[in-house]
Amino acid sequence: MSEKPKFYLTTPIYYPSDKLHIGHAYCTVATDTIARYKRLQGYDVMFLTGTDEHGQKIEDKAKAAGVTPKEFVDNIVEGPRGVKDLWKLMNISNDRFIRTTDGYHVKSIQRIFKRMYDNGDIYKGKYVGKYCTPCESFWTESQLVDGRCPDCGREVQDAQEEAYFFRLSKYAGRIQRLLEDTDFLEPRSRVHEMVNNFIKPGLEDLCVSRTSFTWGVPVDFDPGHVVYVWIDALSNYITALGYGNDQYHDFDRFWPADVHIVGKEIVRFHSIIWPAMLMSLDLPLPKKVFGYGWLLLSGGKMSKSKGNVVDPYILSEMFGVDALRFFLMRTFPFGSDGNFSNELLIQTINTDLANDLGNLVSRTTAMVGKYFGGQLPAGCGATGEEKDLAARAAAPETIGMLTAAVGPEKFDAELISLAAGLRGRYQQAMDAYAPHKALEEVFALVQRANKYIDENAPWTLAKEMEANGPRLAHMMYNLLEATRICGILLTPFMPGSCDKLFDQIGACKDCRTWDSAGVWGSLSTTAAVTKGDNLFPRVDMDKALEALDQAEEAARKAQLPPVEVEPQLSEQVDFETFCKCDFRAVKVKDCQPVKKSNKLLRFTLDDGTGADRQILSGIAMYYKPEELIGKTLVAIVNLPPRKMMGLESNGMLISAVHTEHGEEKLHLIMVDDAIPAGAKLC
Ligand code: ME8
Repeated sequence: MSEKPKFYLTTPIYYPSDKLHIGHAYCTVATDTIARYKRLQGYDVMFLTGTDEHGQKIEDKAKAAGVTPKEFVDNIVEGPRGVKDLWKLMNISNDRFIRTTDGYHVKSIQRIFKRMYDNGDIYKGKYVGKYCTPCESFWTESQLVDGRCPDCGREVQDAQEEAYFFRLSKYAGRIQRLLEDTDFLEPRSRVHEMVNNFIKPGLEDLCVSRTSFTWGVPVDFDPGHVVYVWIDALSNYITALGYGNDQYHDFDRFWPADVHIVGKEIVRFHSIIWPAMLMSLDLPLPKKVFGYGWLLLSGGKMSKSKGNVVDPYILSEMFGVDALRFFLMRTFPFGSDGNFSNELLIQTINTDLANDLGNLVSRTTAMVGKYFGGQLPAGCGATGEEKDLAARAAAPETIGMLTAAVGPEKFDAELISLAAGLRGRYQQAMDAYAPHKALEEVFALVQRANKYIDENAPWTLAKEMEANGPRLAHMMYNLLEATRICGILLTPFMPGSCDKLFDQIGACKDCRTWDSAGVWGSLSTTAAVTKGDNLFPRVDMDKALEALDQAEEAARKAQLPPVEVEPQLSEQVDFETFCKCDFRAVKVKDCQPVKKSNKLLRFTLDDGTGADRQILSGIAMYYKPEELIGKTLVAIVNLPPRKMMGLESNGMLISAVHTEHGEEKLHLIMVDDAIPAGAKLC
């Protein structure tokens, strides 16, 4: 028995410093689609993803949240609606999930660091430069753009400390040749950027240890130093296979990786630092790094700090996981940036899934049900001539359609040749990491099949079943076959929906395979066809957008701290100044809204002096005037008078304020009614 070919592919390991957003889902779905495609083709696949949990950013966030860094990352990775839950919901078929806090990985990192130290590639020196905390990146003065981090544009801090360095400079020549002379990095446009911006100006040695924080892998032979987070993170691709540990034993089987799929801003780490590390460790290099583009929102990068992240949970729950997966792969050319919008998502669902694919399946299954009771007659399948045509159309050298026939057979010939050649065209696109192009090819067939229905007008043929029955049955068979081939090739994108599609058209296990996608006529003519539920219901744009707004707002609020209070002032007030404030108990004699103001209430107060005191207070959104009459409140009474909306206010009522789920709350301070009006508070 011959061994299956191997395919090892990875996503970046994500920082669990915040909940993941649609950009992370985009990358993971793309990698999952490729993994499923390779499995469909019969590869023995290893698909790795995980989380990159060390570094100052996480240490700082944990501190702010009042938990340990491990508790902090545990919650985001393993907790409810965390990273692992999200991948499960999105039907991600990773074979392994690595956390860089896993004990086996930590041990491997220490061994990797020591090995590079022992072979002279890591040495001790002094680091003087700039550090960007959010990016966990060191920069030299010359790399800064306008004095700021060249990646994120934020401010950088001075940094100077004793540190270990990696001799990156030693590998500059080999890396330049790797980038320029091979297909190691794709798309090719990224090569230019790497060589011109990073290698040609002179590759400097890289600072690979830190002493200013502790949340990292300790350098075991020099306590106090932790390993630079990128050395720790990049190594995940080999430690997860068992390099330097006994947890796994797949290194010889799967290394070198076939492809690392990474976002464009981390191409630098993967195409310069990572190969240099592997060269230093004397290990083979991955075959490819593919740098894909970003999903932008209103033209800008999504980021938690900008508050413009899109939650893949909400979208999956609202539109279905497969619709979201499909949209991500169909709409944005994988190597370039794309503009995400909810409108575009809904449009794609309605056009491609509901109108085109959904309609093809439901019309075809409904007609087989209506005209043939759900089972076509035996003998209506592919003719010998059609099989020949399909074989010719599937041959790699045949790209154009073969349309020699005339009459209804012309439509058959067009449909069959397009369907038969589809697998080859799809494969070409998928192998070039262009899933959007693969889907374009599939949808050309979906659209051709829908047109085929209109061209043949089956409803007219069905009026005279006796004469037209065989033609109608053959036509239905062709539609089922075209649908089946589309279903197979769509499976990596929408696994759940394609299973349902196969059930509806009666496709057996053997005619759901990669091989059978290349053979026209694989479906049994007498398969049981059932019109099931609509695979992709149409979405009402306005209603869905409104529901999304509400769901996003609710999710945003749920993430805010339940109660927040203003930090206490550090500046002190001297006792005498404080004693100058005259706080008194006051009783509300009357309270009225102020005309033309939706904020102000006008209080008439008994302050114990015998004369009424008028105070205006901007609390109309918190209280109804009538509910305050008779209450005993606290006022500061020796503030100078102020005019508001033409009325004079003599003092200020004292309230307590805090924020609850992001919303400001206010409570007037009310005291015991037994306290007489005018009593001094001290
Ligand atoms: O970079 N559109 O982690 P990360 C598309 N831990 N992709 C996006 C995106 C967007 N709007 N936002 C982020 C790290 N990404 C490191 C990786 S690998 C050894 C260590 C992508 O969580 C981003 O481009 O910040 C990157 O590829 C991935 O999400 C992880 O980003």
